[in-house]
Amino acid sequence: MLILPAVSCAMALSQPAADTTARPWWHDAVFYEVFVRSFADSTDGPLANDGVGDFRGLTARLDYLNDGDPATTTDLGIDAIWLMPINESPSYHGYDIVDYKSIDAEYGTPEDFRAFIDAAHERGIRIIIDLVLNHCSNRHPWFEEAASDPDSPKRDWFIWADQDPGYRGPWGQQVWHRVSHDQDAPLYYGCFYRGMPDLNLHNPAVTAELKEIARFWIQDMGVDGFRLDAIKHLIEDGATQENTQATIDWLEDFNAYCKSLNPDFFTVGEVWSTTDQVARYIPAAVDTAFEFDLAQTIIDGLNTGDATKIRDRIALVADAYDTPVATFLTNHDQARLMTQLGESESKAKAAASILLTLPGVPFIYYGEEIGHTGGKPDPNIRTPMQWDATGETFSAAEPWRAAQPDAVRRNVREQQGHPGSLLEHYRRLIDLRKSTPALTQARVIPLDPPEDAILAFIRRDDTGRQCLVVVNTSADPIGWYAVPLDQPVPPGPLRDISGNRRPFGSLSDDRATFRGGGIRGHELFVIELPNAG
Ligand SMILES: [Ca+2]
Ligand SMILES: [Ca+2]
Ligand SMILES: [Ca+2]
Repeated sequence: MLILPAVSCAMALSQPAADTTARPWWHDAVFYEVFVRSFADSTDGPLANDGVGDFRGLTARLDYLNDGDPATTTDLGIDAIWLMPINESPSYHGYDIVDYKSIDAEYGTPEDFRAFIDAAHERGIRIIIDLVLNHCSNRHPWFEEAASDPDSPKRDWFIWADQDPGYRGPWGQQVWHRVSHDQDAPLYYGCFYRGMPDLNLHNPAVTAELKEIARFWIQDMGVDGFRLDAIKHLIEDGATQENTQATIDWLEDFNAYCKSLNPDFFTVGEVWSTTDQVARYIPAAVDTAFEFDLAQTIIDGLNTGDATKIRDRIALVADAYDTPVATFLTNHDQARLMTQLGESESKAKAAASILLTLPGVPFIYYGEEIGHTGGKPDPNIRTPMQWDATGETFSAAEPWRAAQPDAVRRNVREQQGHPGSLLEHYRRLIDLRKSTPALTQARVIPLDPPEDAILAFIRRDDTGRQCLVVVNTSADPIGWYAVPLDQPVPPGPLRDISGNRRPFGSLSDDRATFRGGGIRGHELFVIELPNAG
C-alpha cells in the first residue's frame, strides 16, 4: 500500500505532462507533401547520383522548405511534411507494401531516416508518413503464405470467397480475384487491384499487428503523425464497401491507441468522399481529413471565373466540421493544379490565395508552389522536382522519370527571390498566414458581393480580430467595386496586408469600396479591418 503512491508518482514524473489547454500543433501548420523518389537525389553516400530521390537528398534540401530561422525569407516556411510511402514495395509509388517496418532501400537506411527526422525537427518541421492500412502487396510474405496454404494462420488475414460473390467495387471495378489461374481457385478481395489484397481488419491478429506497426513508427522512429491511406475502404460489409460504421469504429480505436503513445500525435485521413461522409470521421476516427469537394470547387470556380459555388462550398464546409479540416488543391492522385488550370499562372496564384487565406490545415503538393505541370498517367504527376532548368540539381544522373518539358522555365532557380513569381507568392502567403492570427485560427464569414466573379469573406476570431479577403476569380478586371460587409466598420482607407498592391479605396459603414484601379483579374487583397466590437 505504501508502494503504490510512490510508483504512480514516479510514472507521473517520467512523462511530460500534456498541456490540454493548448491548441494542437497541427491547427496552425502548413503541410507539404513530398514524394521522396522525386524530390532530390543525394550527392554523396551509396545512393548518390542514381537518378532516384532519397533521404539524404531530401535532408540536404530541407532549408528550401524551412531553414528554421524566422528571420530569413528565402525558405517556403512550411511547418510539416507528409511523406508518401517510404516502405519496401515492388512499385515505384510504394502504396503496395511488402515490409511495413522497413525503409525502401532506394531511399536509404533506417539511420538515414532518423537523421532526416532529426534534421527536420531541428528546423521545427514535423514529419508525418503515409500508412497504408487497407491493403498490402500481393508479394507481402503475409499474403504469399495465406495464398499458398489455406490452413495457414495468415489465411484469415485476408478476405476469401469460394465462389464469386458477384458484385463489383465502388467504381465498378473487379474486386474479387482468383488466387491462381485455376478457374475454380478461391477468390480474394482486393478493392484497388489484384496486386493489393485487402487486409481483414475484422481479425484481431491483424489489428494487433497494425497497432504494433504504428507503435514502431511512433516510438522507435519518432514520426509526428500518419496520413492514413484509403481509409473509407477499411472494413467492408458485403457489397457495402465504403464508409461503413465498422470502419469508423475501428479507426476510433486505432487513433486512440496512437494518442496513448503520444498525446501530440496527429492523424489525417484520406476519405475520398463527399463532405457529409468525411465529417463522420472527424475528430474521433481521425484528427482531420482531406476536403476533396472544396479542392475541386476552387479549381472549377477559377476555370469558370465564377466564385458563387466556391462561396457556397466554403459555407457548407465551415458548418460541417468542428475542427480544422485538411485543405488542399491537388495531391499525387490528381492532374497537377497548373495543368487543371490550363497553365494559367495567374489562376494558380489565385488558387494559392484562396487556399492559404481560408480556415483549415493547408497541404501543398510538392512542385505546386512553382507551377509543376502534368496529367495522367500517375507517373507524370509525380515527376522530379524542378530545381533548375537542366534537372542536374535533382540528380547528376538520368532521372527515374523525365521532368516535365516546362522545367526549363518553371523551376526553383528561376523563381526564388523573384518578386512576381508563383513561388514568392506562396512564400509570402504562408508568412502572412503565420503572422496574422485572424488568418489561421478564426472562423470564416462568406460575404455575398453582387459580382459573381468576386470571392469575398471575412476571417474573424473570438477576440474580434478580423480581416477581409477579396479574390477575383476571373481574368477580367473590375474597375470600381464595393464589397458589402456583414457589419459596419469605422471609416478609413483600405490597407492591404498581403503585400500585393496598394489598393485605392475606403472602408465606410458596411462596405469596402475599391476605386481607381479596382480589382485586377485573379487579384488578391487581404484588407485589415478594425477589431470587431
Ligand atoms: Ca539516390
Ligand atoms: Ca526562414
Ligand atoms: Ca478493406
